[in-house]
Amino acid sequence: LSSRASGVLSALNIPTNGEVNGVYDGQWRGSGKIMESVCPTTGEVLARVKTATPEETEVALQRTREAYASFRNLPAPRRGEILRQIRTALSDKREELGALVSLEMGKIKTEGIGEVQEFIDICDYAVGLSRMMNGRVVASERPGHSILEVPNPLGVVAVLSAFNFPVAVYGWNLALSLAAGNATIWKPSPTTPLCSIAVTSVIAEVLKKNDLPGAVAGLVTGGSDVGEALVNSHDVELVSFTGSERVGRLVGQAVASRFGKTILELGGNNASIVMPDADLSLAIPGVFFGSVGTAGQRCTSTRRLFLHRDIAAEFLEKLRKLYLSVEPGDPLVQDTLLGPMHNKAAVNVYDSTIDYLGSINAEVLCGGKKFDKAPFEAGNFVRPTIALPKSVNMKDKIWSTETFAPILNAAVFDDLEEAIEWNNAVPQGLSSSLWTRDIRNVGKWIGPSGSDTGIVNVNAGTSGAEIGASFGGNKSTGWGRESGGDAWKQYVRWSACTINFSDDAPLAQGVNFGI
Ligand code: UN1
Repeated sequence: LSSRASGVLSALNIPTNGEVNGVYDGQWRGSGKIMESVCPTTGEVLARVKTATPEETEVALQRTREAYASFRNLPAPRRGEILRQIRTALSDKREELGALVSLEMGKIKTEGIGEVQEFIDICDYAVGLSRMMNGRVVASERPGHSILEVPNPLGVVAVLSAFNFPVAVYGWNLALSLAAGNATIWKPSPTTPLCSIAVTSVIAEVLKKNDLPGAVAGLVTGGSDVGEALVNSHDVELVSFTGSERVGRLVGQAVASRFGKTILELGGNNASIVMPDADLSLAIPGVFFGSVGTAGQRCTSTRRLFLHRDIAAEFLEKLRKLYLSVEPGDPLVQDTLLGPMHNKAAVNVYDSTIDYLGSINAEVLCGGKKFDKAPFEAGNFVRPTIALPKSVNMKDKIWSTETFAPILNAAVFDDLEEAIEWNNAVPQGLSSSLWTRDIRNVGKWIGPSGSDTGIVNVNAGTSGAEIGASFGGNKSTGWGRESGGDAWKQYVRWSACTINFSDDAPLAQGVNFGI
């Protein structure tokens, strides 16, 4: 192993030679298929992870259920205290975990650390929530009666997360789920097992110190068979899935068919709209980060850019300059802005989309090919690309599909209504942003005839949401909501309780049953 990699792994006590256990259910184990974690920057194998066999998945799930049976009785503020300790433990390892995200996923240092920060932030939020997960008292129409709506723990929550946010998205789910009194079992992306092992180790320490079962936050690494076992199990009340629309559809249908609950975070196809009155000194860097940040591999990445005719030429010229200035580099090196794509499959998606742009005679303003000189021979580096497809028919696949790569397609519009129509004309509905200084545009944009996405920004890019509001998208993005806002309400089962404390037993609606 290179010293670059072994330094990051040893700082988190991950073995640097040999095999790593990929299952945690109170004990570390794993005797299933070996899964290699491959570094996107150098191509080296970082570790060989021993994944869960079907039996181990089943045992881990049963342990998680048992853990739930005791954990649910811990008062919510005491669960909050556990979350506070998890928060501190993560914060102590912020830099180390951030570096592991950069090493294994490929995102740059500040974003890797930012992801751990996002987990820390949601823990803070959930600590507060643990004292505020209030139900309510409802006025009863019957004398001597009270009606309560009580939030009770839900059960076992399975979190199926994606490679692009291998830490934060689990964090959103774990924090709310634990605050709500549930036990959680995590199936991470098969290509980022080490991030999940490191995070689970940190949490396991805290649980152990508090004499709580480790399976409160269980882990099963593996391929689609492990995911399917969780999705199809009646022992899982809620499946929180982040990934493609294709797999999300399968997960949604499978869980619905057994009357389970889902939270789906699927594809985004996010647009930025720039009005002629926009402050371009904000809009250009905003679109640049939205489209090139994380090498275009956020669900919230900016994929479509709609420019008003009056500023289009100037905007594109300035944006192009920024694109051309960006050099690929090792994501672990402080000043790198562009890391590799996550894996070869991602590079293939980039390549085939570039080919397709060629076949439809799109004008490619920059990018469109590999770097002549990439920092590492075997790294998955690609040039960020801006293209102007000839057609603005949003039904064309160049506009209507999510391409998980740093490719930005631009078009020119004449009035805001047209741009909003384009914004809303795709199947996905995750994030969108409008750049303007005119309050009338803002009102339209955030209102009934405005953007139909779950995240609707003004003078802020499509990506990089804070944890405080609920995060999620509409339409084929799956309608899921995670993180802040009212998202916690999905992690509980609501009990509507009518309590009669009178000496009479009147029926509601004045019904008289003859006695
Ligand atoms: C994702 O890409 O799956 O808003 C999540 C953002 C991040 C989360 C993205 N806070 O870009």
